[in-house]
Amino acid sequence: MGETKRYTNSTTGGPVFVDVKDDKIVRMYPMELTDEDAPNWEIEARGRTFTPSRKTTITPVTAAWKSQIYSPKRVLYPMKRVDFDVNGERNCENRGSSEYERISWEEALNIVSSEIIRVKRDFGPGAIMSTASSHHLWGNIGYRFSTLFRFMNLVGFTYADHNPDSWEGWHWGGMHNWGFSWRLGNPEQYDLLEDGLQNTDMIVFWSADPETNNGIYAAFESTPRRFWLKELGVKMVFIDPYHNHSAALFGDKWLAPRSGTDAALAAGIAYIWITEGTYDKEYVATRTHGFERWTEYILGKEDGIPKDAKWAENETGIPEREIKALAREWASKKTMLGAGGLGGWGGACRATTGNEWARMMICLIAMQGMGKPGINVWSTTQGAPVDESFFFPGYAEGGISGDVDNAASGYEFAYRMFANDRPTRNPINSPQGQHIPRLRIPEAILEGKLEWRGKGFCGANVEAQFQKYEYPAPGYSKIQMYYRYGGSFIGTMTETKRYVKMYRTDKLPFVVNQSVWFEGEARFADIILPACTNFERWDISEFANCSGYIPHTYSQCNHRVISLQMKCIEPLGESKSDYQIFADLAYKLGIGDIFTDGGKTEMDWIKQYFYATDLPKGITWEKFLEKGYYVVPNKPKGSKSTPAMRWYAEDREIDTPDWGPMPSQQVARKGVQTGSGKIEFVSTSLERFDPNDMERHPVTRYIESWEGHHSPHYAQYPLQVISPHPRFSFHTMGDSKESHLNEIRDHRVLAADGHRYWIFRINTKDAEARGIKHHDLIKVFNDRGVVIMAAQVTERVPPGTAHSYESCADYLPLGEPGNSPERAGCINNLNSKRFMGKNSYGMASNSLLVQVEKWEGMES
Ligand SMILES: Nc1nc2c(c(=O)[nH]1)N[C@H]1C(S)=C(S)[C@@H](COP(=O)(O)OP(=O)(O)OC[C@H]3O[C@@H](n4cnc5c(=O)[nH]c(N)nc54)[C@H](O)[C@@H]3O)O[C@H]1N2
Ligand SMILES: Nc1nc2c(c(=O)[nH]1)N[C@H]1C(S)=C(S)[C@@H](COP(=O)(O)OP(=O)(O)OC[C@H]3O[C@@H](n4cnc5c(=O)[nH]c(N)nc54)[C@H](O)[C@@H]3O)O[C@H]1N2
Ligand SMILES: [Mo]
Repeated sequence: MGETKRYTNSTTGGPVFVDVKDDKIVRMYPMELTDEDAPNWEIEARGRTFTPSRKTTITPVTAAWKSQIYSPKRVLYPMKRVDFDVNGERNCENRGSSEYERISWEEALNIVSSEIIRVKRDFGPGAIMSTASSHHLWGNIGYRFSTLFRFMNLVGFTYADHNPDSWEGWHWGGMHNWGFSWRLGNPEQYDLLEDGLQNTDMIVFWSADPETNNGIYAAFESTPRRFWLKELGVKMVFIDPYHNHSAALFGDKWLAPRSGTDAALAAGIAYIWITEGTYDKEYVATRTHGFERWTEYILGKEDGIPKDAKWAENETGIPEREIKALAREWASKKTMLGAGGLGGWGGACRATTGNEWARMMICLIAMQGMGKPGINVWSTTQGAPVDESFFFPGYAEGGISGDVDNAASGYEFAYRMFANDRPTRNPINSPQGQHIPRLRIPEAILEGKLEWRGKGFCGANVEAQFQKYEYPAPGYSKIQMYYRYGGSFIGTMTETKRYVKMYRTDKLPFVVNQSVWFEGEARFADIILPACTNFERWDISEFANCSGYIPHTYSQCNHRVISLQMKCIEPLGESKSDYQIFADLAYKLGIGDIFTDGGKTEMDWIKQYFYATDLPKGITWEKFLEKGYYVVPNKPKGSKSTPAMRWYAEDREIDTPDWGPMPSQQVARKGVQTGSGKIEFVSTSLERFDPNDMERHPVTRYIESWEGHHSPHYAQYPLQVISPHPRFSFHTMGDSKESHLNEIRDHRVLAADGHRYWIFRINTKDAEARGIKHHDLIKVFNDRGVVIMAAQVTERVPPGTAHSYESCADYLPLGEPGNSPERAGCINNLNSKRFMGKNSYGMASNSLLVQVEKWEGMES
């Protein structure tokens, strides 16, 4: 028997110590810092000193990692669909139904490399499509922007581009009221923890549940902050159709608007502030644009409908007196608006009316003087006083690809990383090339023709989202091969039976999936290449640092912890690191030495990466290898704090560490990135682009949802479902895989048939009316499909509203794939593929109308 050895590693839910014995992972746990590590920051506020714990935190997914590594659903060997013959019958229509057989690595690599060569020769490199999903196993070297892009850039490919899923309404809407394009429409958050502790009286959490979503990647780092604020007497109000977990722990008041009507509630609040004169008149006069015209809309002079509290009650279902009480208390107190879980984001932004919700949030906080002490957009998740001047990149900075076109902020890092050798680029993945919005992959394949605006995340500037594109792009072939990397879209995109149908056609002649687990889309590939987890390879990363469109994301954490992600065990079965798989393929294609830059191992890249960052200023390479992590020291005591948007409120030049607005994006050096240089109630960019777009009008307004209580099909499908991010899993990560998260009864419910069903939360009255009891199996349906789930009968949603998390990891049709009820829990089978608006090419996944019935058993 060997000794137990402690390794370091990191995850989407925090860095960890990993105990390993005899090449087996025994346990994983949060890091406990020692006296050798940098001391804590301290914040003085209201006569107290606040300082964080010396221990990092982890999420439930991280706590369940061991069961995911040793999951029976791991792909351990290269696999081939039994009825796929690369030189003969391909039987594409059987994808998703056929069995798989084990093949050798040699055979798998030969098939994939020969297909790459055939497609490039016959159709050009643009006929290869590839994409990964949003979230990758942690580690900046192995990350999709890094290793996957390095390989794909060298081969050449059409990228299935990501819509700004997390940001939607802020991106397509909010950006037009205040800029922040480099943050996709979310606001900066610097030093707001100190500001909040010192100055704030009340926080309105509006579509925000930080106890569930943890900002992003930051585990429970911000939980103590909310306890501190509570101790200081800061009142917490929650506006959410679901009585969410933060509301349960901290809420003083819960308001549950009908889904899709948040902008009406906001308009009702603005009406009261305007008519009672309880807004910051000086700020509105000097720091904003378009208020008078907007006031005409709010007061009903524009359309004859005053947006008063009675009107807002009719739309939202929230009693008039509660709307008035909230508006008055808000105006009388220094209030932070926690709009979305990160300060920005929020399920309300991923909905039919997401643009207008985000824009209304900006109007409200502008009316109260955004940037003045204690008044801001802040959800308690960012803004700790960590040191942003210490440079360590996040995954969005491109890693070993050096791809400056497709990493949000890679231009800063690529020159440090590639001072002596060549980074990679893919001319096809540029505005002049070809790309496909991932929300329209099925239409690209099945219909072969697309037109739309905006290349995925349009962070470059506001105008980028108006750019027109078509598929096939001039001169390019249609897609012939799909190199998929993991397989979550059936659980996470919209109207997702489309993706199933897309796989089952010979219009897509070849599909390879490089996957860790056998689930979701991996079940539809011709060849499956087994990738290992980050516990079976080397990497390097920082706690919650993605960077890119969330600059300085690590300010969510109480300590900046940079980890060496150690290879804890040998890869299971014949699985390999993604880097090794791509390297092996690259050698088959004759570009191996270019891909590996002359034979570099992952460890060689990590060392190069280490020296391209500021790490050598704090720790030697040798010490880092031995210790496994480094804690970045905080700013020296007494450093001046620069709260977000204080500069703007005080009409000064920007003094925060934010990357924008660039001088080219400002009218003069002061001001935000809008045409007027001010926060806009009436958008000058929309005025210029399409002043008659009633789904995104220059004048910020409430619009009725096309999948809501005004829709024609509401009578038939009277339950409004919200589908936020799952509390226990991280999107598809942690779900299914027979991991122990499945045993949590608020995640899945074990039924008599032995299957663990996904949960659908329904109000007691709605359940009774349908004869449904707690934990009954139910059929959730509309014209787009049927999903079988377990009912959770609850008072945490009001009558008429239902709740089911998105992102189930698997897809388990009861009959023909794409044409039968589904029982893994893909609620996204049922939402609409329609974009948010005719000029807003984002997903409205949170707006969904269904009916439910008790499910009596098998049917197909
Ligand atoms: N209804 C509804 N839908 C939504 C949302 C919502 O609010 N409501 N939110 C949207 C948002 S904000 C997001 S971010 C998306 C997320 O949606 P996705 O990006 O589709 O989901 P993920 O679970 O992040 O997908 C990760 C996939 O990559 C694979 N993978 C991870 N790491 C590795 C690796 O190291 N190697 C390999 N080979 N594969 C790997 C995983 O196995 C998994 O299949 O969902 C969106 N969908
Ligand atoms: N545990 C866990 N944490 C995560 C993730 C995960 O999958 N699991 N995903 C990460 C990612 S990629 C992202 S983008 C962030 C997302 O962070 P957010 O966008 O903030 O999270 P959501 O869960 O979409 O929504 C937050 C709250 O909004 C509520 N909500 C939904 N629709 C409406 C509405 O119409 N009106 C109002 N007022 N409220 C509404 C939901 O009930 C939920 O409580 O979370 C990150 N953190
Ligand atoms: Mo996201």
